[in-house]
Amino acid sequence: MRLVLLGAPGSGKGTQAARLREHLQVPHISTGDLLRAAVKAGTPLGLQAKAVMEAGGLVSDEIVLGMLEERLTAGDTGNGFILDGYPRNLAQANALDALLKKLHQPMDIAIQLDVDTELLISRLAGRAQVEGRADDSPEAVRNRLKVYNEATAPVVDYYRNAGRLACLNGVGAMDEVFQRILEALAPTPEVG
Ligand code: B4P
Repeated sequence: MRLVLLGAPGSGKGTQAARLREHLQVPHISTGDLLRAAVKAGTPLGLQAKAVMEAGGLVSDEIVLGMLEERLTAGDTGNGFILDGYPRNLAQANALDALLKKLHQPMDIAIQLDVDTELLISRLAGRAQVEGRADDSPEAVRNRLKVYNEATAPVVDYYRNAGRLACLNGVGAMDEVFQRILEALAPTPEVG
């Protein structure tokens, strides 16, 4: 199963991807996690990405694509993958299609988790208290939501128009949302 998870910051992408990894037994590839690891390790790429991430902006398409290609060719994606946090704009969506075509690994489905803005803000405020992530500050969250609405929302239409989107309600207990995803992934019973 080759799956893309879409949704605003705080919509539950990372949360549900961790569950899906256990269920599907395929790697969870989060561009946010890859970038945070580069920042922590102090690599040249991490040093470039740090300030942009802390302000809630998008790291350059070129950097993220290079990092993603390296990860997708690491040799463990033969049975599929869960991609979380990529693509985040139309250029990334086109780059992903081209990359997966080159790797002969076309994606199966994009799942969007839909959550209203007030709830997103309250979830991220909750995480800020627990984890202290620099980009969960109120100012960075405001910017991340703006970037999502301007740059990432068109990606949802891109997959919808291609007939590759399942749009799901992301509100409710984590287990409930997980069940909705499993239902969307289940093959439709044949009619007749
Ligand atoms: P990400 O790591 O992708 O961060 P995110 O959008 O906040 O999602 P995350 O997966 O962490 O949170 P989730 O909704 O699961 O990106 C961080 C930054 O990296 C970006 O801002 C950008 O700078 C950079 N970046 C990443 N990818 C990039 C790309 N492709 N191009 C350019 N830049 C890129 O969870 C949030 C909170 O909600 C958690 O506390 C969780 O416990 C809670 N929650 C989840 N589901 C819930 C539920 N059902 N009920 C109650 N709470 C719930």
